[in-house]
Amino acid sequence: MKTKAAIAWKAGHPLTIEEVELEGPKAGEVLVEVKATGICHTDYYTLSGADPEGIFPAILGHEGAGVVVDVGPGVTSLRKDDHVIPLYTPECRQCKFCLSQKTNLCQAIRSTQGRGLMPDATSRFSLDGQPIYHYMGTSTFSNYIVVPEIALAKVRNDAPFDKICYIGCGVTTGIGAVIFTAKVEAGANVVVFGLGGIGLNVIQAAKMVGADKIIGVDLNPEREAMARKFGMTHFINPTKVENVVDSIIGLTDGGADYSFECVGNVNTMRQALECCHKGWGQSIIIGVAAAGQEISTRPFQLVTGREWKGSAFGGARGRTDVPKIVDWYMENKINIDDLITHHLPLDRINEGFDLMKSGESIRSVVVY
Ligand code: NAD
Ligand code: AHE
Ligand code: ZN
Repeated sequence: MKTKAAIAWKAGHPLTIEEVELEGPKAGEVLVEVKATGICHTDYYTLSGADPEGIFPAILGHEGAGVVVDVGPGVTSLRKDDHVIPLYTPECRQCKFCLSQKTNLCQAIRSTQGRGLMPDATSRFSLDGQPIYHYMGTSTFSNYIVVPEIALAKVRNDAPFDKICYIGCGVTTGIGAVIFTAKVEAGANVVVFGLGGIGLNVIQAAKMVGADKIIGVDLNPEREAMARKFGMTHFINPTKVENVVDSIIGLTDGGADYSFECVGNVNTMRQALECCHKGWGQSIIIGVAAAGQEISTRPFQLVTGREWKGSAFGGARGRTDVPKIVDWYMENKINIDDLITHHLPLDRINEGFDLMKSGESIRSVVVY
């Protein structure tokens, strides 16, 4: 079949809208009509050329929601008309990683996914006979996609696609990092570096679990009002203080219990670790840093009890946890609507990237 899609031909170049050829689902695969997709900073990161796994030409996008159109042989857990959220972190429930119950990083299809291919090592997308690569196993900047069954979370049918698509990455990443990765407890002091589409979700989860001080750090002063609405109690603009780490230590009687890095900058990663409380403070890296970047600190920071952790997709097991997060949204336990600042048709997707770069948007959502 044909599908409309935004193609990334080359690093650093705008996407172009094309009619591409999409092969139908093979065994264990599902054809999905994508109804809406968010634009995450990671899409921009890959498009910029900074991603060592970046591969072109590709169809980017990993924050979608849609409807099952058809299933391939052997698919048992999904059928036509089911509502689904594609998962860039699948959940096969059979691999060593899934069975360990210690991680959400299912590895069943990771190697082909990282090479822009389906599990049989081929692409379902092509244009004029030239293969176009998949991205993060999802490619939600295409109106129709083929996705392995293990990479789809079945969600309730009454949830609006243009809001729950954001659960496909940003919402789950931010909220999950607080509740699944860090397991922040009531009364804890929390610091969030980067108050964008991820950091604001960290803030709303910190408030939800009853954190005491919730300190936000961002270079963009426009982020303060929205962050306060979501539960931030103190704001630090790094350009307005002499030393960010000292400011946080001063506000928290010795340091944060938990810090979250939601920028993707190795300098803020170091600050996020070093603002943590001696003896027990934990720093969770969420931000994705460019190829070749490395983090550093004095090992003494770790010797004296601070812990450095990372979190992918908020530590969430997609098929198990994503439907619950959709329920939380529908039960008004979490706020998604206020974070979606822009809606765009696919033809204007490049404007969504511009809005992100200029700091005007929190999340732009493309509606098909
Ligand atoms: P975003 O662009 O919406 O937000 C980034 C925020 O950081 C902005 O508000 C910006 O003003 C702020 N910022 C930039 N430089 C800063 C600095 N030096 N100090 C303080 N603040 C600064 O991006 P997003 O969609 O929220 O994504 C944030 C990061 O998280 C990206 O690196 C993205 O790739 C990554 N990410 C990781 C996961 C994961 O599973 N680990 C999932 C989604 C996104
Ligand atoms: N391809 C990148 C890795 C980027 C990365 O860390 N991705 C996160 C999700 S970001 C979503 O917005 C992730 O889930 N990582 C785990 C994994 O297996 O990719 C690089 O730097 O190579
Ligand atoms: Zn993302």
